[in-house]
Amino acid sequence: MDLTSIERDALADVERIGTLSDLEAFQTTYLGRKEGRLTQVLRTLGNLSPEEKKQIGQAANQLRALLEEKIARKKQSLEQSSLLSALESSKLDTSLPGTSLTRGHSHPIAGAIREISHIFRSIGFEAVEGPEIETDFNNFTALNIPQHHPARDLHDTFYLNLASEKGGGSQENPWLLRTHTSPVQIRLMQAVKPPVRIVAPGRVYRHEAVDATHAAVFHQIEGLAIDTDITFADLKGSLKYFAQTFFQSDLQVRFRPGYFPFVEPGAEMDVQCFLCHGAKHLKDGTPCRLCKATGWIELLGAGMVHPNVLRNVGYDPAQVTGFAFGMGIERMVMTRMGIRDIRLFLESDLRFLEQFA
Ligand code: FA5
Repeated sequence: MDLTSIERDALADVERIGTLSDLEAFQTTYLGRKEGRLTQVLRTLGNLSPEEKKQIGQAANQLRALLEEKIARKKQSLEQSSLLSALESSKLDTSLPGTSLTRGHSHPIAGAIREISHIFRSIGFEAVEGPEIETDFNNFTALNIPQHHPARDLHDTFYLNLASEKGGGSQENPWLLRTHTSPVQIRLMQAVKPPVRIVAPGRVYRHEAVDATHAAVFHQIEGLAIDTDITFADLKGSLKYFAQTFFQSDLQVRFRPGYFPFVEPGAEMDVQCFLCHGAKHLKDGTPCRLCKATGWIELLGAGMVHPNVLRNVGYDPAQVTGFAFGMGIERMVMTRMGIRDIRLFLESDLRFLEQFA
């Protein structure tokens, strides 16, 4: 059993190791569990005299410790240099631009709701929401549109056959999908005392034939201001400020008489056409197609809250007055962006939506 020759060979071999697989072979040759040269020495210790066993055993264990240490060091340095050479040879160019991620963005209608709410917030209105499933009372009766009132025909309504529940579901007061955001006025005034200054955006439903300017599901934003001394001048000032901010221009606005049962007097607000600037025709003399050569674009309905509505929610029309308005959000965005077909908003076609990034 020649420990000296094992040591001499091992120390020479270890210097020649160049790769991790050389190292593995080295480990098998000297320390392998079955055939390792040093293992075999250690295995025969049992046959020796106690004196030899002690002496050779000690030397063999020392040699094993030495070889294990050499193997560990070699392994570390091999791993390090293989990492270094991998880094050196790799073709990674950190100065190249990365693969960019596609960024999502809000739907144009969601963006417009945020923007319009923000404009009204800047003049003291708070944004609130109401439910899309409403009672006939809140959607019509409380808004001064009693049963059999002809104005009900203007809103083709989806009635719901839902079980009776507190507030709705009876024959006189069925559930429905709200046809406008005006019932939020009723809910709010029933819940709080004046003064009130809110806008209420949301989805509304009408059983209408869908075409380029009519959807069966669309969005409106309602506005309501109630206090002891609100006048038509407040309505005009607030809506003019809104229109000029939203359309980013100093275009004129005008108010025409308009009929809504829940306001008196009622009005429709138009904004000067921003394609022809009110001239009715374009620079080349052709009639303006955006405003159909009228010079004006219809924007919204508004008016002073009808005394009957105030009474219906328990307010005293001798004490408080107020104004309300309602606008279609799709139509606002269509007007501002020159979009011809309302159905584009509902189709989720990325070619259309990505233009609003
Ligand atoms: C109303 O719904 C009233 N609640 C508005 C109002 C509120 C007036 C408060 C006075 C005071 P109207 O039915 O006109 O009014 O609808 C308001 C707006 O919704 C319209 O000007 C239009 O922009 C939009 N709109 C109406 N029907 C559709 C439809 N089918 N598709 C898309 N937009 C529509």
